[in-house]
Amino acid sequence: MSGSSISPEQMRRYLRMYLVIGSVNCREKPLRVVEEALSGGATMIQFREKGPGALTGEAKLALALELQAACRRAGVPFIVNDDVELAARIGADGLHVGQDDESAGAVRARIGNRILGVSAHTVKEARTALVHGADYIGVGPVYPTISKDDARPVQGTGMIQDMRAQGIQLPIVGIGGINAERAAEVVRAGADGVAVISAVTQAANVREAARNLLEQVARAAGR
Ligand code: 3NM
Repeated sequence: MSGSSISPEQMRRYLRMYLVIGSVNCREKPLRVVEEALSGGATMIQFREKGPGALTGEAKLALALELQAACRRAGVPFIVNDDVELAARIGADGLHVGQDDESAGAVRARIGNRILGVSAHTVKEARTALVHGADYIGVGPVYPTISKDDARPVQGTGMIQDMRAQGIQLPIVGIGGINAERAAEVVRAGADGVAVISAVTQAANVREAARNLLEQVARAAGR
């Protein structure tokens, strides 16, 4: 099954500073956090409205539309986590699914050539994601995370290295406990960028946090 119309090179650029965000992650209005992160240079945004207290129904839809509008103003892709109906309804730029969510192959068939991201924890899962037409894989948790209750065991950067060593060429974003101090290590292991929740949403200065992460990734990638 083929992927989206996006080139791997463009995908890698979008993955550099990927903010994952939902209302439960925010200390202030999610729109403000997203706008600040975008002004700091966030390269892609994922709407992940999950966990205790997460919005549902019309409230979830309204927040998605608000955040999507901010991303459109900034020219940054807006990806929806694990909700194909919502992604289709608002015309999101893509969808991200985990291994326990709807199968990537079924999702690809439903979202056409929009961006498809898949969480992968092993080389086998990475290969399967490729077959199902994933545009990128999220690999984690690289470090301990406070933002996902059902996170798998911590992998360190070794899994990203293993994937690259075993020939996985898909764009990779590392996720889980990544902050500015750790971003370079994740990229040196073979990731194209970092996906973060708390390092940006909990920062005293969201814009600076995003800017700093992007700078660390760009420097480690030699660009
Ligand atoms: N997925 P933080 S870890 C959403 O391992 C998510 O697949 C993970 O949040 C995975 O940057 C994670 O605050 C949480 O650690 C990332």
